[in-house]
Amino acid sequence: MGARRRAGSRTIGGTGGGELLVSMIVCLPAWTACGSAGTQASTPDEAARVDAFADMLDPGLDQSPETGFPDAWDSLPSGDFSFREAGPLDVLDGGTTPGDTETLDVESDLADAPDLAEPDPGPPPVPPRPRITVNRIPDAMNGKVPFTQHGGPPHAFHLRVPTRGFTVEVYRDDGIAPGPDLVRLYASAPARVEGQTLAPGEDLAQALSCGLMPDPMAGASDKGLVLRCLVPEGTFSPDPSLTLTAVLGAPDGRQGEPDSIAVEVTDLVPWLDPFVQPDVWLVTLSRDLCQHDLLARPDGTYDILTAYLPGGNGIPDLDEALTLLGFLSTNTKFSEAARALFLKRVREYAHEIFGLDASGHPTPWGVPLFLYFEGDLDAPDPALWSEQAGFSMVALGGDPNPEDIATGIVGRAWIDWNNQGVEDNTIPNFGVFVTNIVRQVLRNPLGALILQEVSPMVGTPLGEYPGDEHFLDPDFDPTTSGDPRLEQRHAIFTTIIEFATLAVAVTLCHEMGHSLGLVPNGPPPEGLFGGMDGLPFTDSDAGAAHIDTPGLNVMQTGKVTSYLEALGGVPRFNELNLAYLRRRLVVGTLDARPARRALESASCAAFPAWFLAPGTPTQPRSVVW
Ligand SMILES: [Ca+2]
Ligand SMILES: [Ca+2]
Ligand SMILES: [Ca+2]
Ligand SMILES: [Zn+2]
Repeated sequence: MGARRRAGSRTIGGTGGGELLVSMIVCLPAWTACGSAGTQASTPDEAARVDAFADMLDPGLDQSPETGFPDAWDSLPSGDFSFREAGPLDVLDGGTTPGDTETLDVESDLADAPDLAEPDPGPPPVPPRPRITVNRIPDAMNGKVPFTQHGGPPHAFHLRVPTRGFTVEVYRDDGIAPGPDLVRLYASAPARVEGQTLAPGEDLAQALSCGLMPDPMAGASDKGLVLRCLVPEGTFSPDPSLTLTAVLGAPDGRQGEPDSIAVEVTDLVPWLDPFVQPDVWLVTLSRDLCQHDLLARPDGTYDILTAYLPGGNGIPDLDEALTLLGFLSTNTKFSEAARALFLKRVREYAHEIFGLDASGHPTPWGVPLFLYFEGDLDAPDPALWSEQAGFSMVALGGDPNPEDIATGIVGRAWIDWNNQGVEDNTIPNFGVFVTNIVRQVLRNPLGALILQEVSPMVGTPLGEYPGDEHFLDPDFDPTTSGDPRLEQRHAIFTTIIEFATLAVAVTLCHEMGHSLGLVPNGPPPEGLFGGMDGLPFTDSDAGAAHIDTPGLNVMQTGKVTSYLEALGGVPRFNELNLAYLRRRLVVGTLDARPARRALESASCAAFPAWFLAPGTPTQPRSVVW
């Protein structure tokens, strides 16, 4: 086993970044908002909070992390949000709820309950039981409740967190936000904080300067957050079962029920550490193994015929696919700019999914990798790739073999458990098969209908109609043109720029995810629930090395993706996968150094299972996947 040689901390700026394209699709305000959020702070206040989070996560900074965000607490709800369900119900049940400490509160709740019009003059209610977890991981996947398969017997499991650090979150699901000072957090083992040793049971929330710190990669999953703590390196010693407990307090000193989570604490040994150094990735764009031609089908849809040519046909397969889509054309000036916009958007999505900066470089909160595209000034030379090269590659463009075309395979990558090496996903039948993604759009009746206007077979491809050049200006307002056809063409252009790029970007991140070690099969701590059927918390059985948890997650397969979910924003790695990628979980077998790499590949069927959603007159039809 050779030592890993990585390019390491390359600091030369890349291209990409810049302002996000403003979505012209008025029916997708949520989409637009999500597209401009992520790691890109859009307001000074947001920027400050992102900075605070970055400071918190950067182990190299010795300053204390920011604590609390008073602005967030300005709108504390009134007493209308009382916790009556924890009062009278307990009395009716005989008050048997464990840890019930609110006997004094019951009478006033009972007395006031029928008279909703009168303000409640009684003491504030006892806070409810909070929800504690590590690394944002939902309770179904963090070991607090056993897992089952196909409704069978429960199996206990636990997560393993590294001594190098992790986060603890406390949530409150009733929509009320208590100040962080009313949250108590304690552990079952001694904790070392800034040279002091805290005994088990002593409050850690103050000592660790926990607060309402946003996680730039959390998206909507931080809903209800009342406290986040960074547990710095060395706080806890290795421990087979460390219990962390959170309690919410009322201002008068009373406390609610506690909630606990037990985790194993171990060192992140090198053979399980996916990022001993940051990964370096090259996305190639010039793969040319095929000639692609359009074929009209009797039902009005189109197919793409692929001829494999040993030396290619001189046109990158990616460009051929975009040409058959009608996105590129004989107008080379327009096409070059449109292609650049397309790739810029792909990169922006990929940066958001991995938590990279605008140059594709690591951030303190994201996945430790550098993402280069072929043609970037600092990009590694693909001709220099080897097992010891220090970078991995993935091809963007092309088709898989005929059998995989037929089954809708849109990508394939080497699986590298625990990311112990570099991979070449540019060889034939590996990479992101953009042609097969485009094929699925064109074979879809609605897709073919919408794209007819720009079809190279029966329409006028983008760039070839007077006025198309305005589409390259993100501020262009097509309603001022007075030309309905130009408006229609602009909607097609925008849809491709927003959604085709997303399908390509997510497939790219998905394939890279395999070569970064996702998704380990089996339950934690050895796996991350990859390949486990019949789990109660998954939306579908996604197969080995995949997982389909609720919402749009990068390592799911596409057959279950719904239109409503697409409106929820850019897909994310699920919490378990992201924690692994951020080195906040220890996954695998501790006592046995595994084989360097599993010699297997993952073929990824129909991940962007494209379909087209009809819109209303004010909502232009949108391509989603
Ligand atoms: Ca070609
Ligand atoms: Ca790898
Ligand atoms: Ca899902
Ligand atoms: Zn896959």
